[in-house]
Amino acid sequence: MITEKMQDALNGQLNKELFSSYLYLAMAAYFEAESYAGMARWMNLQAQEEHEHALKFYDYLIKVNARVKLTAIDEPQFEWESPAAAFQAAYKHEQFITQSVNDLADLAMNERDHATAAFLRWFVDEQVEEEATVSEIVDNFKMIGDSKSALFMLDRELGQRTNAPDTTAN
Ligand code: OFO
Repeated sequence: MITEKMQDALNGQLNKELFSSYLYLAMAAYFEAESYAGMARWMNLQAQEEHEHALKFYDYLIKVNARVKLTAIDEPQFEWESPAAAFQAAYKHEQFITQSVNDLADLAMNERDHATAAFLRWFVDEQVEEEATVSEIVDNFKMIGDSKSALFMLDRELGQRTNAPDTTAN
């Protein structure tokens, strides 16, 4: 059994993961509207991945006999200045999520909640991956600058993303 404080914090993260999914789906829709099909596909898959993250928190809470409490999801931004600005915003968001996961890990340690600390380990590692991936895309945008043909190529490349949401059990 976990403490009520830990339960509330995990429910808070569940909400943040759902918001991440919502935000990336909004970005996917923005890319669709701007005719960047590859970026739209990439973001759509990212939105699915975030939904899977939310479900990992859901499953864990159930497993430890805690109560899942779903709360309102904030409305995500609707429009971005450019594709580069959207990916920059995604990178900033991932940094925010990393901080949030680290805070959760601190709480688990302070509570001497070893089971939750072990559960969170996957998310700590995942955030390293997520930040690295989005940061690389942000760098690509910086390199291509105003080149329309390079932007077209980048869209094609991002559209190659195939990975399905991660479903590894936690
Ligand atoms: Fe859930 O990893 Fe991104 O936000």
